[in-house]
Amino acid sequence: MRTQSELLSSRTRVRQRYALLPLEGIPYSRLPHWPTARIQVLAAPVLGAEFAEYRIELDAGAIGHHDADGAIEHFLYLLTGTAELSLDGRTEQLEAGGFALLPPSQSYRFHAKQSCELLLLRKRYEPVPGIEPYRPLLGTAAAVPGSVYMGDQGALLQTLIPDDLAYDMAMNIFTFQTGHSLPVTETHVMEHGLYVLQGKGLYFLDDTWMEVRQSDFIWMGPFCPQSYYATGPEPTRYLYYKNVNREIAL
Ligand code: UGY
Ligand code: MN
Repeated sequence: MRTQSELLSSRTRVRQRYALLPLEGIPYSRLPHWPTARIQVLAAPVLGAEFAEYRIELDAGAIGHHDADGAIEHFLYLLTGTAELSLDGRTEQLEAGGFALLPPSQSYRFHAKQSCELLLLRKRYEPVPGIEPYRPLLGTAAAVPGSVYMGDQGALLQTLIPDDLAYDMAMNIFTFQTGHSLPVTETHVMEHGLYVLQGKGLYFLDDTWMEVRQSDFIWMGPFCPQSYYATGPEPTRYLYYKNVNREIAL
């Protein structure tokens, strides 16, 4: 938050094909299923996105829950703190970097054991006749191996969700060492919801380079030209969503 003596400039940009949203500018909302949580809406259909993404702050002991509706899948990623996730009869422990992808048939209850920061992404699942929907997938980012991206040892890609046609989304973590970058300016039909976990650098969006840093959120719509250059000093890590594996609707 700026002090009274500071200028009014902001890095926030909302354009037709992308949005750069530093957290400081996003007010808190409340939602019925997360009654005591402070929630920042990062992406929503009114922005142009075909998904919704929230950053959720919970105090120790706070609860959230979801009653399955058969339509919407949920991805949870714990940024900080520890929590319990209850699915049917079982309870799983989540620590920072823990994640869960839950199909539309899955209800759950989230219980913050310590104060937590959580990312939640909600998307309408796209079923395909003949392909069984997936089962709940739980994991932790630290246990997912990184692969060298397009021959650059300074750019590692972790794919948190298996490359399987049952899934209609990818959630990946990119790690860039200082001075390393995406090797091309990409332009693709898929959209992204990107949260900077660590570090800083320059993001190219549409036709402009702009400075980004830890805790910034970026929505990139279909065919938004995009690239990244990590300026350091610490490596950049960002978590991003991508819609994948489905026919183009006409
Ligand atoms: O998977 C991707 O499309 C990724 N390379 N995009 C990005 O990091 N902006
Ligand atoms: Mn991309």
